[in-house]
Amino acid sequence: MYRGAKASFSKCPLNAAQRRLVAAVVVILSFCCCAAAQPRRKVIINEDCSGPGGSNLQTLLVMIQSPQVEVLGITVVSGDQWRDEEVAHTLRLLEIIGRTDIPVVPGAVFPLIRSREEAQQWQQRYGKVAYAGAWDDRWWHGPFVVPKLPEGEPTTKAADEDAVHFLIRMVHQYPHEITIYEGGPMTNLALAMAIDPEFAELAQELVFMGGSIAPESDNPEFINNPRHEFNFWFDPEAARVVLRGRWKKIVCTPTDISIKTKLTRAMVEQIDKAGTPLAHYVARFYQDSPGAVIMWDELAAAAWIDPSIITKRETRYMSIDLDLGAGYGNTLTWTEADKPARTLQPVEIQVDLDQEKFYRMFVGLMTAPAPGP
Ligand SMILES: [Ca+2]
Repeated sequence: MYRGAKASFSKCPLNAAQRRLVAAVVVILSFCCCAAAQPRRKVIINEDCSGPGGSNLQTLLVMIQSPQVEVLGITVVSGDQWRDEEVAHTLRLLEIIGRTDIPVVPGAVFPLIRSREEAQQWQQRYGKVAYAGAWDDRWWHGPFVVPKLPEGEPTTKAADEDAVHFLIRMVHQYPHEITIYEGGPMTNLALAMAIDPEFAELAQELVFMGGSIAPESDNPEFINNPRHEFNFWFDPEAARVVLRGRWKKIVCTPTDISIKTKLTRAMVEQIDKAGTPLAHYVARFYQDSPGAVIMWDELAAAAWIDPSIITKRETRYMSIDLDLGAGYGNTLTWTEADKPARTLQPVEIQVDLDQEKFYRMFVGLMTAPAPGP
């Protein structure tokens, strides 16, 4: 095709500027063809899909909108909200953006051990947490109640299969090809590892947002306990199981780096101008409260797609405090020199980022037309 095009150029009376423009177009087309020829990177997104809008659902959009990514499914777990309302928000989002081909797979309703009642007793003894997700008194309702959805009720249905069996089935179907992205409590992954001891090894890698080391912040969630982080706190036992698994690679986006990001009203207004249903959705459900503007989970997704967003990283061993005292659920880390004598896996921890590059990528994906299935 290009050879024919080149032959016809030589007969055209183009000036130098026009020839340069045509050459640039040919280069871009060649690049697009090469990119299209690359197999897309497979991912299963395990997320506590609270909605409408917000970090969890915007993370789904980052993955779905990237032409380099094939989203095999979205496995849902209780965390920021209860599972069933999260499933409803996810189904409705996929309807709005025209991507109902992606399976929404319900996972664990409850953590492995921790319950709301026990978490409340723990708070009476050790102090109140700033945020308790689905268990929070400020918006409390029972686990199987799905409040009316501001974005409209979905007409599509969740998958019949449960998240745990879906995860296991997929890593056997595509061994060593699937990235497990985790943006919520790790309950589904821990259950998959309990049922299938090969699960972690059969995945390509684990990429997760969670854990907290030493965030520089006046956020009430961390100011008195910098090692506290919600995804670990909600199901500490699950996080312990998952982090000792034999993953080929583990990448962690802790609160330390997430809090350096912010979705501003100016960015949202720029996104809204794209005029697509997706862009309008992001704009309509933008939340500008101090905790909600942080791009907690979007960063983990974007940095997986383009690792050059991360400018500094370090490796530590990571686990969770399971002693039932004040530090229950806290993030534990060690270096090679001081790690204890038990099974621990090295974790690549993101430390710093190129904010402008990340924001450009996010706005670019949110303003792009939706790619087909
Ligand atoms: Ca999340």
